[in-house]
Amino acid sequence: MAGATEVPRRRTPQHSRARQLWPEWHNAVVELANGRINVAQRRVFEADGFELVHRYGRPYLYRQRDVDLVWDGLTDDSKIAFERMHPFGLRIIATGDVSFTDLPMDKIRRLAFKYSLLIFRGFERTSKPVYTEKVRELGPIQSWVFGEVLEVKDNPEMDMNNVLTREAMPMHFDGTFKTKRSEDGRLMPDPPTFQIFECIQAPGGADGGRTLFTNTHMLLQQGVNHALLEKMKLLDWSVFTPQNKNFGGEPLKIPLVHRHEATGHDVLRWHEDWPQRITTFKPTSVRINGVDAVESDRISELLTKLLYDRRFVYEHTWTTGDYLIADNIELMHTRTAFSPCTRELWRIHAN
Ligand SMILES: O=C(O)CCC(=O)C(=O)O
Ligand SMILES: [Fe+2]
Repeated sequence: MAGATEVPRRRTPQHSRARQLWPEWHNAVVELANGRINVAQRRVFEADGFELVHRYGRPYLYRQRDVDLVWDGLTDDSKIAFERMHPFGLRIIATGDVSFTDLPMDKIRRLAFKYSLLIFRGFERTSKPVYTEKVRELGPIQSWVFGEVLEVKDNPEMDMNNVLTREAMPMHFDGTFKTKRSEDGRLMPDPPTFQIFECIQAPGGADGGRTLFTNTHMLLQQGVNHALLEKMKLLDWSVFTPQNKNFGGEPLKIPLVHRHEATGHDVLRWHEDWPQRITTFKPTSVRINGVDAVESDRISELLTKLLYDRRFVYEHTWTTGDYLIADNIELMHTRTAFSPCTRELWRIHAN
């Protein structure tokens, strides 16, 4: 039996010995401090270190206590509610008067690594300079040709492939084409650790323009078998997009699987192939190296399918005033197309 504060781990229901003894409905759900979820018998959680969370006036689940979820003057005054999202992420709701500038960014940084995605709703807004300075507390800001803040809205003159348009985008991580030279002289992507967004104007409900985030660590753990994962660890891929005003013009060779330094997880580095026939703007071509064209297409198609698999994807519908922090190393993201409307996000990259 597990120790008092040690929660039994299980990978799938089939692997669970506990499940054979105790059907699922005899168990309680627990949210673990590492961002994961598990089930076990209630007495395991009635020890110190876990708290019972109520929702809709009823006992809802247990949550492992985590100092990163204790915020001076905020959580003790019930000004904040936390809701774990599915399949990953943490929603942080301001239930009292709280501004984005009140957030403890050292704790937020650790939570962003544990949950990969943090969504803040109901917080008081600030000005652009104050927002930028607050984000700087999370980590050093990564500047681009256009400065520290990108106004993500329909603005094709900015010439950033189709990022600043109403088109759907390929699944990607930010900074694929932001390069640095590695020690052996190879050009490598140098992606920012975090993307931070403020939603200045959400599109209307029927306009589209949702942002999808895919957890690539979960994808590698649950979506590919062991043999393929081992093969993928040895493969690299080539990607090219023509030079625009902000990036591109250099062919890159990138390993498919990468180790996330902060979480220790294996993560996927990939860019969905985006040929000219599906975009009015500059295309991006992708090819897996060291295998023939048929095998490259096969792996490519499998990855695309998995990147949109609902087991690993959280789809965000924006509300004006939302703030969002995504771990850009662990996650990949894309956006659905939107109809003519005002949709504006302010994006900052931080390390
Ligand atoms: O418009 C969006 O939802 C996201 C666009 C994008 O990929 C980005 O800003 O990095
Ligand atoms: Fe992006």
